[in-house]
Amino acid sequence: MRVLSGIKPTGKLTLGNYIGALKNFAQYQSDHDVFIFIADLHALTLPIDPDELRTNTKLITAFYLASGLDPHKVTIFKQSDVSAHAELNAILQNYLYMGELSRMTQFKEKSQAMDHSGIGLGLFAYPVLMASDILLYEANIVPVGEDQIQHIEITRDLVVRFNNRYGKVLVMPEPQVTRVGKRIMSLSDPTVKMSKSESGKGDIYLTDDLKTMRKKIMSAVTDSGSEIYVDEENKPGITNLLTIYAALTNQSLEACVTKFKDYRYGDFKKEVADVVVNTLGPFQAKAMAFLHSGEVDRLLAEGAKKAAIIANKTLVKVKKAVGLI
Ligand code: AQP
Repeated sequence: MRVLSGIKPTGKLTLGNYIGALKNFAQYQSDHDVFIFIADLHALTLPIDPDELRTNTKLITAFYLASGLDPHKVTIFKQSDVSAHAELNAILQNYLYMGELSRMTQFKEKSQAMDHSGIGLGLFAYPVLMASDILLYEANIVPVGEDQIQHIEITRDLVVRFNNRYGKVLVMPEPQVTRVGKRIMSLSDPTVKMSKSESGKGDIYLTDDLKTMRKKIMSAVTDSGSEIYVDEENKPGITNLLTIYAALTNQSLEACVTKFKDYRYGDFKKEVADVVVNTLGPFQAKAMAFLHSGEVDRLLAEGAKKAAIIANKTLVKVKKAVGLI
């Protein structure tokens, strides 16, 4: 079975990216064929400083390595290094429709935050490129956070549409969402997603120093009452902290609720902060060591060569199917 996932090198990676994505990749590498990439073409869909894009790309590669991904077992590469992504995108854009693209939540949210005249076509067509990323590698499993499921659903629609017309050419992917932590919320407003494009005290960044992380958890918004239990509607703050604790300790939410049953909010937060710092501290140190090892560029170049072999095979199949060759 083949697994593919990626992260956009925009903003600063958050604890949400760690729990919803990064932390889950390494588990597949012993018995799956794994492709993990840096979605740098996707990063251009919103304005980004060129130096920031270059720096973030290296940093994400270092975080991939720190998450336990072994470059001898998995293929780690940069999307823009494999030209087949752009080529398949040019073909598949004809098989997704304006109406369905305009219904994508990510497009609606991100375009709403911008002046209408400044919205690039790439932001609108984002799901076409994402479908190309997935389909090029004939991925069976795509591990993602909950916010990306809609984009995988539209990819699945595209596969049905394309294969109905040309025969069994594209492979149907399946999203795989982590059981606990599929949507980590902001600590300052637990009704919105913790996001790397927001800048606020409610987002824990993987590059924050440990004191800052602790402070952010200790000042997380909690809810009225004093009991600790899961209730997304009435206790979103406590539910979010319980989810973070459960995800980082690999326990069920039920087990965590039992553990913290008689805790006061302050003591509970202290335990959550300890787990966050004890997990992200060593993770951060490992990532920095990889970043400064000088290995990142070489590794990405090797990864791109391996990725291109698979991607180009699919591209040829698609070109033949539609009559380009
Ligand atoms: N809060 C979250 N909880 C759980 N999973 C999350 N993911 C993101 N935020 C959370 C998952 O991380 C992977 C990579 O995400 P992405 O690069 O597609 O972008 P993003 O982090 O979702 O983007 P933002 O926060 O909206 O900021 P920008 O657009 O500036 O990059 C995905 O699997 C995602 O589900």
